[in-house]
Amino acid sequence: MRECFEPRYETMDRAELGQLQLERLQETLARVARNVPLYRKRFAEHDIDPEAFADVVDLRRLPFTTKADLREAYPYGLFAVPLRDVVRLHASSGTSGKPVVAGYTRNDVKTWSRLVARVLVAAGAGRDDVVQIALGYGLFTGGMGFHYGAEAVGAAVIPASSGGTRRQVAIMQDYRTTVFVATPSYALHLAETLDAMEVNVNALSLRYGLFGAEIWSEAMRGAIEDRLKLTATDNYGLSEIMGPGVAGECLERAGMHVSEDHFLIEVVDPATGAVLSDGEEGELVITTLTKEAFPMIRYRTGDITRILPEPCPCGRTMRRIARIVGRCDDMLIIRGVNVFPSRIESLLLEIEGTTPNYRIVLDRKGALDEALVEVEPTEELLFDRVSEHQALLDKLERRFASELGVGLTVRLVEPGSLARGQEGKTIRVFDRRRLAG
Ligand code: DLL
Repeated sequence: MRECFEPRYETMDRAELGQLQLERLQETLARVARNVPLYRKRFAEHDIDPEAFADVVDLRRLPFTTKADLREAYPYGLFAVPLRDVVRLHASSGTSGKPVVAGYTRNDVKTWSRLVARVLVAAGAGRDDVVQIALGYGLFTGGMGFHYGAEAVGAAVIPASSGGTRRQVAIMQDYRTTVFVATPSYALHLAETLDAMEVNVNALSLRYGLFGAEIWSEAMRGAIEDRLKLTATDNYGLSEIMGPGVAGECLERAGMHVSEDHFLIEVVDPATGAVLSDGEEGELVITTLTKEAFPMIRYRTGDITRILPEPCPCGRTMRRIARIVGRCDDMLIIRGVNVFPSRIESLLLEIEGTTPNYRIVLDRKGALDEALVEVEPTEELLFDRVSEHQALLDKLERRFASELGVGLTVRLVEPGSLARGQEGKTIRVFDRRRLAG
């Protein structure tokens, strides 16, 4: 069995875990009913007595909490403790409207550190490691979240924060970084910079990389591992629930273990809200079990995944979720066909001559959707060879049409010209259809 940060919980007997979840759920429900007006009102409307909760399955009788509820409650309306008990605030900017403000009590910060420590240890990190955190430190939960977790592990932590890629490279070389934490797009950008600086990657000390905070693909993992010469794991979390540390892959790299002693997970049909069976793909819904300041009851994450119930060879009994394949709200509907940007990314990586640096621009010409995919080819593809270009374009368009079921137009753009995820997350989709009316 592989090493765990908290084996007592991470390898807990499932029956014992069920009991612990029920006790914690009862406490959480009682607390929110007492302290959060929105939940009190909703429970009353649905005739729910939080004291009478005898089975975790009853959870599905509770109403969902949505991003709209959070916006309405901006900034502190869903906090379950007075502000004097809050010791930290983070916020996520979101794509539209008001940000979500997340509050943490002292205990919440401790729990968060432990849960991030779990994912770090699961991903190969230990106290002998030098951990370079190239995620933004600030309102974004990524930097500070991983920082506290890595300190809890006992590693030497470099709070490099995001951006300044040449400086990141110098730090990596001089301080002999062994574990690199970033967004996957930034990891790839770093790989490009290493190439441009003609750094010998084999002479670096990198061993493991923890990546997350945005959609990426299995093919992109392969590219990052190849170019940075490390073992890459996927890590999931969100500010509304805590930040990083909600779920992370172990070295089996076959789905992310959810810390189920702190979070209850469900997957629901995004259209009807019906709870789906294990293995079925739908929207992830999370209920927090131990959070004090900002508990969440059946929060609809908008993230599409499925629960993988099979036991994991690593020995952890915590169930896994599959790689996030998209968001309910960013699934593109192009001429009636559902397309996830992550699928386009995977295809790009499978085709020689292209890179996963791309941008999708959607427009409407008359009644018809027009979809353009701008792609950076690899440096090796000579930009002035018209015939090579045309061959690659044809190949990409044929492949997209057959794999996605809808025709997309492809345009090759100058290598290095598309935005990279240096500060925050990379925006890959530009939907101009609404503007066009
Ligand atoms: O992105 C927390 C985080 C930081 C996770 C660092 C992992 C590493 P937010 O800024 O609130 O929090 O964004 C949360 O990002 O609902 C997903 O849509 C997306 N997301 C997070 N992790 C992944 C992942 C942080 N591994 C939103 N794969 C979530 C795909 C992810 N999408």
